[in-house]
Amino acid sequence: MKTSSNHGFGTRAIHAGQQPDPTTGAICTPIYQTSTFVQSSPGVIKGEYDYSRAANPTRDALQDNLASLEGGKYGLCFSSGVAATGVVLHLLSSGDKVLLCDDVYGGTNRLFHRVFAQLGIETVLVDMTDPDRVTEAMDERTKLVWVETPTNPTLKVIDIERVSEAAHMGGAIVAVDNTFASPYLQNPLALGADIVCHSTTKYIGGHSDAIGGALIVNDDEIHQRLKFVQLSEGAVPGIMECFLFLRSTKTLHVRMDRHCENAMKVAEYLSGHAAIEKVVYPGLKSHPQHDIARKQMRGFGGMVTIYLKGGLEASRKMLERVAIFGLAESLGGVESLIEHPAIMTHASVPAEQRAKLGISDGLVRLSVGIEDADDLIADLKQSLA
Ligand code: P1T
Repeated sequence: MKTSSNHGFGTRAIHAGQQPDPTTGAICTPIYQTSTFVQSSPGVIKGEYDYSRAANPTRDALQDNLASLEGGKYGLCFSSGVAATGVVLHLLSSGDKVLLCDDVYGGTNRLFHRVFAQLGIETVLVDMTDPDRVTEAMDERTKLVWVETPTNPTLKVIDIERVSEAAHMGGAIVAVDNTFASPYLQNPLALGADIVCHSTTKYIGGHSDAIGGALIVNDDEIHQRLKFVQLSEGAVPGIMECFLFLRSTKTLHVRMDRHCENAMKVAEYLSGHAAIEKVVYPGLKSHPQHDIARKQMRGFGGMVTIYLKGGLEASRKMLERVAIFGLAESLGGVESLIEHPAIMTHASVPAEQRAKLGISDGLVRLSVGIEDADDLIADLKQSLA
């Protein structure tokens, strides 16, 4: 079925980028598990394909599907979320400056500060919950503003529209890591961003069984430049992974509805718990950017962050006791996960910066899955008893 932007999200999730296989009628896009394609004469290829690093039909279907879900013209897929992030940074040259949202995934922080810094690209951390700070930090060297919202792990919500305006005024492009929201809950391109980045490992994959990343853009020139790096650097996903992600996007909307519903119930339950100092969830009225979340998101997502009374000892006790929640890094799968960012996902962030952001020993991050909410709440209750 040919889809258009007029179709609803669920219809696009299931059909965009996919046609029944022309040779057999198979409804699912085949896994074109091949590295190369035979040519009839040197340089004369059958269709569009010559070598799978450059392009592969299964990957093309996924790229088109994700582009449709983000309301973009082009999708590009990569071997991981950080690989996708690195490809965007390759748009920059030595001497350029990036404004990086101060709270991001630890691996993103490490990539900017420890890999691209060596290539002469300067990173300045900015608390983007106040978009005026972006304007203040811009100068003629600033070429890219990198936003993550909601942020990992403190769940700050950043006004994409206002930050994009500030960046464009200063002549920079804007990339938004939309991993925590997923394309179902938030579409940064429609809010003014130039590039959307995903770790498809998370909600897009949704089953904790594959690692991948994606970029989605509208601009022809930015697309050509990113595609050139994709081909030249070669951090492309495996064909099997492309198939798994394509299978997963078909249920993204249904899963996200349940993630949101369960996370709200968990956040409300934990808000009333005596062992907890603070609960952060964009759907709670107490969240400092709740109004921005309401404005730019269709739901508040599946991530909940809590601050336990009693610091490391209390966190360790809870994390060792959970039975349904799995103590593990990552997020966005159907199964609930729980983790300790200071020791696990954000250990590579310098202690001083962690302290400034409030990534303390009492901070615990929950990825609320789609199990029965009552069972999840009972598990949290017994782990905090
Ligand atoms: O793991 P990878 O697919 O390379 O994705 C990196 C990444 C990018 N952006 C965000 C917002 C992320 O959360 C991640 C990965 N995060 C975890 C593994 C985690 O547990 O937070």
